[in-house]
Amino acid sequence: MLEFWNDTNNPVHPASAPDFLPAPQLKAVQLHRLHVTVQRAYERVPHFKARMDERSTKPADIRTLEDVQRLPFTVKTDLRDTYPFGLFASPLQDIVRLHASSGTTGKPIVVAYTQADIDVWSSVMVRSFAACGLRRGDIIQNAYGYGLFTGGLGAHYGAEALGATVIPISGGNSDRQIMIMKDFGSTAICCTPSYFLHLIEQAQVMGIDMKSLPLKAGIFGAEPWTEAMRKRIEAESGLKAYDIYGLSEIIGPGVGIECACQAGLHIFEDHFLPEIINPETGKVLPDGEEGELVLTTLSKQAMPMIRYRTRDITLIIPESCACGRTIRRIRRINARSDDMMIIRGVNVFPSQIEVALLSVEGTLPHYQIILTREKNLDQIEVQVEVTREIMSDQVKRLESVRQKISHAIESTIGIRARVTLVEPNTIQRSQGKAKRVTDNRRMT
Ligand code: DLL
Repeated sequence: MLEFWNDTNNPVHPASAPDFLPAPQLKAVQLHRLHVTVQRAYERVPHFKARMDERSTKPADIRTLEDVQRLPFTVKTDLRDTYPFGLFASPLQDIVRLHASSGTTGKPIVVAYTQADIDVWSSVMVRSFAACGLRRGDIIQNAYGYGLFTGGLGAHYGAEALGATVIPISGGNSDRQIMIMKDFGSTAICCTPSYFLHLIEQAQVMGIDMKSLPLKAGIFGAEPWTEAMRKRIEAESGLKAYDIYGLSEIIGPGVGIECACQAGLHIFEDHFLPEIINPETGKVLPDGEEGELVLTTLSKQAMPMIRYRTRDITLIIPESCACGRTIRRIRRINARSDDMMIIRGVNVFPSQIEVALLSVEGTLPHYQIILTREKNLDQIEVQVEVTREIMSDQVKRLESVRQKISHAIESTIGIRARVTLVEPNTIQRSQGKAKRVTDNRRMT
């Protein structure tokens, strides 16, 4: 295969060439694409046009990359308010794929792709895998969930485009994951970092030493993790653990990834323009300062996103990376500026749980969410106050209410929660904003 060499004399996959563009060239590509994107959104998305008109800003006012700051932010509730297809900039006949992610209420948010969008997505995933040293000939076990979640199909198409062999095993069934990893000789695995820790434990139970397997890279993301987790994963499994970042609203996995230096995540800036803002004021912050990541898509057709507030807290690393890539890096993400939880890789808002509770008669609007990690798998317990009548009723009735709540929660968030019914007035009331979530998960 054709390869070229970067400054550090490491072979570079040809698909990674845009990672190494000289800054002026990269900026020129970004500006051109920004113009096209803003024009497209303005002409085709009434919501965006209205926001621009409110500020008396026209697409022609965007003359430099810094002018992006003149554009309005987009937030998750904009996707909710235009549900399901209101932000699409392509007619349905040009849309080849829909995915969805959690909204803040009972309804999900919907994202769309044209064939060109799928091709861009695959190309950034190829660059992601290549940055982790994967190539044609690798066997990639894809344990991200297939379905509406972007993880499964995003990694799948990228791995195929790389020329690797994909095992589309999806999430769950740990014994089978380990059997296949061993029998098929997987050289890489894609899943959430916490699930991989669970697999390490399960392999031990099955008497299999992961270090004796051909696994060399783990592409871990979709949830926050820590350096301590990385050290543990690498020591116990012998693979190199890479952090991959992305979100449905922007494309899915492949917005950014670590390279061999494992020192921050390179953002594929030729497709996604990053800014860091102060989440309170919305003011743009310089590189090196921590704040909320805001992303603008530069090539998306079906659903261009203008200044999307990710709510993820990070910073742009000002120094260049030893790998020679010119695209900038962000620090790993370990906080959010909203109350979204990520449970087994699934995004969950307390407000979704609230909607589910309110649909069951006899529950009071007082509840508490407790998160724990057992055998490295996230568990969620929801304690709910119910009326005195229900509490004093027969055990059978209580059990039926509990099951109804459990069912309502599962059908809203897609995860089974342990539900505990408690007497009225037992959940601590707070003075200000209610503190609904107690997160007891250990991140080591
Ligand atoms: O989680 C896409 C993805 C799939 C990324 C597989 C990586 C691997 P959503 O379900 O829309 O998309 O969730 C996006 O998850 O805003 C972050 O809060 C969080 N997140 C994603 N990757 C990371 C990461 C996918 N590496 C939300 N570290 C984002 C920390 C992450 N948080």
